[in-house]
Amino acid sequence: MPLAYIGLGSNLNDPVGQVRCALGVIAALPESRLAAASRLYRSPPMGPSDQPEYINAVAALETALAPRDLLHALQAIEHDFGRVRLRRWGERVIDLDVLLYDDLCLDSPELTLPHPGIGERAFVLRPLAELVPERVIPGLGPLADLLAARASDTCEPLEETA
Ligand code: A4P
Ligand code: MG
Repeated sequence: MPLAYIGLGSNLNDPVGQVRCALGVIAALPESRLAAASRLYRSPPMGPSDQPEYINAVAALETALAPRDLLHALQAIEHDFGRVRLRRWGERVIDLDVLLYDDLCLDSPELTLPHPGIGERAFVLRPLAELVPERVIPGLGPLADLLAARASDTCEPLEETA
């Protein structure tokens, strides 16, 4: 089955709970199996600074869903979580992005793969590197090199709680 990587982000209404809950819903997607999930990470907001810090994670999903069907399934989850689009790069209860779908490269208005922001965002690169440190990002190169270029960006795993 194809292997997709999904980026999760939240900074509203108990972000830790939102991300954990979304991981559970993603794990229950049809024709799919949650292969792995990163720890949860905290980072300051990219974009408008007058919003709370974010909680991010990355999930590895084996899925028989085609890329667009996966995107639509994730958008339906965002909708169910009550996501309201307020402003670009603004606060949200859950944001689910398709980061990678095997090594597929796509550039359509609806779906760009790899996700266009992947190379510059420590809050994506760090949890992804926890799962697949050796991964090469199509068109961008080794994940480790991208992460090294972002070494000074704040993005820390949450303290483990029992
Ligand atoms: N779209 C195209 N390609 C993809 C893809 N690979 N995955 C299209 C998901 N969607 C994709 O997305 C806008 C459109 O992108 C969709 O209609 C889809 O067809 P959206 O989720 O509705 O809008 P958005 O998420 O608000 O987009 P925007 O404004 O680009 O925000 P981002 O890039 O998602 O960033 N700071 C921290 N620390 N952590 C975060 O997670 N997140 C954001 C949001 C801002 N700051 C952050 C974080
Ligand atoms: Mg999004």
